[in-house]
Amino acid sequence: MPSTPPLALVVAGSEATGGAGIQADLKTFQQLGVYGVGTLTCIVSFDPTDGWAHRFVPVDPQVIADQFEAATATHDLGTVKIGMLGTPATVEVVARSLASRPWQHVVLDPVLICKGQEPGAALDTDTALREQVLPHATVVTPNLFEAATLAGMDAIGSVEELTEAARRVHAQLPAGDGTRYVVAKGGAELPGPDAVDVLFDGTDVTVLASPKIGEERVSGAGCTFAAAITAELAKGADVPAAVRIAKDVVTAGIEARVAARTPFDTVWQGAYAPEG
Ligand code: PXL
Repeated sequence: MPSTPPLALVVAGSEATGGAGIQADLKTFQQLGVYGVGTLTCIVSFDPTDGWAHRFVPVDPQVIADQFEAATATHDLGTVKIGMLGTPATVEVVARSLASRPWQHVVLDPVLICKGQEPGAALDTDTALREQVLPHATVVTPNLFEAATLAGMDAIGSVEELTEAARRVHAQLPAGDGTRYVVAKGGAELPGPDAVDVLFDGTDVTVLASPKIGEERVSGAGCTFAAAITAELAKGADVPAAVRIAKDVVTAGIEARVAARTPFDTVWQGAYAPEG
């Protein structure tokens, strides 16, 4: 007999080492019991002969639209995660695809810069993302840099400033059609002993803190966090519950991180064991 597990779509880039991108997303979905469906936006191959610089190749916009069409024609998908897009043309086709059908949840991990891209090109992409994809998001998960950029702040150095950034990003989301959420991530870089995330729903601020596991950044943490939120939403959780589980998934994944020759170790999604 066919089964009907919870399903989720991810629209993201390949990061060839397996540490981040759609590889991390699909591993996270699987670990949380969600059948993953993927639309690839770009291919990133770090260059080991050039300081692990990001070699970036966008997928043709028509091919992105075709993947999305195949995925949504095959399955009833209500939950989608948006990861790295990388070019204005990609942002445009993804925004158009998202708008073509209803979604219960659109989780946007607003990956802004990829090293190796021209700053000018990245600025175009940032603007396109803000104007075209942000309005579709029901949950946005900026890291420190992305939160400051989207909020128009110079830098974020405290939980108060992280909260202010979350409020400013939330103010850019459409109002009036259901609660939308910003989860601003302090990560390893926000000063202090804890890894702090600020969840803002337009009214209430919830601060989630857990002790930092060292001061080093770990590759794939942001992708895994947003993917875990997506998976839990696909299983029927509400956003605050999904965010709490996602934090546990990332914490367990960083504790059990996989050694890598890249400058950062990578998250191990297999470390998380659901309770109960
Ligand atoms: O971690 C951000 C990220 C997301 N997606 C892809 C990436 C990266 C960082 O390298 O390559 C495809």
